[in-house]
Amino acid sequence: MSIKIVATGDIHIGQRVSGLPVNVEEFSARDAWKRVVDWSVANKVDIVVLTGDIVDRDNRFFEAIGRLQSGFAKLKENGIMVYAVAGNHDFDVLPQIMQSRTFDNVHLLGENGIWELKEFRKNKEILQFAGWSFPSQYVVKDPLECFNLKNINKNIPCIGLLHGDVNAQGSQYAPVSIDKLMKQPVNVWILGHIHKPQVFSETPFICYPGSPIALSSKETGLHGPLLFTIDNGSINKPERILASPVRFANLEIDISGSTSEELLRRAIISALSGTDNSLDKELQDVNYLVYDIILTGVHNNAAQVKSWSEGLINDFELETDTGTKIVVRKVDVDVSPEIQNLEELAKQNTPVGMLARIIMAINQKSESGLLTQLLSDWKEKYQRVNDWPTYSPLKRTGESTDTLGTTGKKYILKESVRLLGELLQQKTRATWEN
Ligand SMILES: [Mn+2]
Repeated sequence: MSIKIVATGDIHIGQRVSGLPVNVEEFSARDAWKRVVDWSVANKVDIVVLTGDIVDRDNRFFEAIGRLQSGFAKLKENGIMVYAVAGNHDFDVLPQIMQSRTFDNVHLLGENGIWELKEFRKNKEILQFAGWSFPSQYVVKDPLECFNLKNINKNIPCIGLLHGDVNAQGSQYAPVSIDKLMKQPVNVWILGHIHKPQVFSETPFICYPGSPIALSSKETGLHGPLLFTIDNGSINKPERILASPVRFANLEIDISGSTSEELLRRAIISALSGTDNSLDKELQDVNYLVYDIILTGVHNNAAQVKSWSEGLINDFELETDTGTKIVVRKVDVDVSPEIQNLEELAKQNTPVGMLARIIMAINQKSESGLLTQLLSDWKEKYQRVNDWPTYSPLKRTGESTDTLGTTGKKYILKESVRLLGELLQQKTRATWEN
């Protein structure tokens, strides 16, 4: 007999999916919780694991608690256990619910920030859960510094549950390091806090299952709980189940050559319908695939492209074989004008000439005093923005100066082409007016 575990975190019951176009129905986190519960019951799961921030602090708090409790009750009726840890959003509400003792199937591990170990048995299969819960809204220390579970039995699989901020030194939300997680006698770490699903290591398996529902357009890609199965004392690699009913995605479409509204529409539709085939399996439970589109390429009239593409928002709809509706949330136009005789322009001793020389230097990968100066200014400003604590949760570690140079050049090239295009158009207009 195997053990089946559904794991999820960061549901944020109380929140709704934000920023949906008007032709998309509403979705809320509480529906996502209900779906997790119903799926677990229907599929005879043994355990539901929750890694914190199940309830959102700032939205419909009391309503949310009620929903959480009715889910716990349904799991109890069906003999399903819950192992949970509290996060920075529900550090106080989860212990409160536990105090009522209504839910003897629910175990909140590691209350008051003290590591705790619990055993689960089903016939001959035995499992251990080690967990730590947020004692307050902010925790600046790595919870592993006080990991003191001496009684872990190394012959039985151990699953660690923790809400925390991986590799984010200085975070106020329990900064944890992968190195330290790897050193504990734990076979699988299931973490909470970051909504994007991520796997950091295979052995021990360390992951963020992510939130079961994409709550905003920033949460692109696949979202859904993980299903772990344990057979004869070994934990299998998990599979993702029950995809979020809404999936957000970004798509860049090159519309070079789309000289009419009809051609533009065709380019966009072909790009949108071409993306879904490879996703078929992932789109099984997805009702809406919501795109933010960036139109790129060479086009001499960005304003025209903008007005042509406006009809895409709110009334555009395609359907995939899985029954998933493809809709558009936002269209950004980022086209560059076509620039002819760059070399001639570069000879001019004017702003036009300056821009032409910068573009040529980047295209030909050659040096230019002005480009070097611009690049160093860009890097300095980019670093400064990147170092703001506000952005630290977004930060990718180890961005080398080399990648920075390439990225910087890309930005400078884009802006130079845009500016040059505008200057040249102004010139044409001025000539006409004269
Ligand atoms: Mn959190």
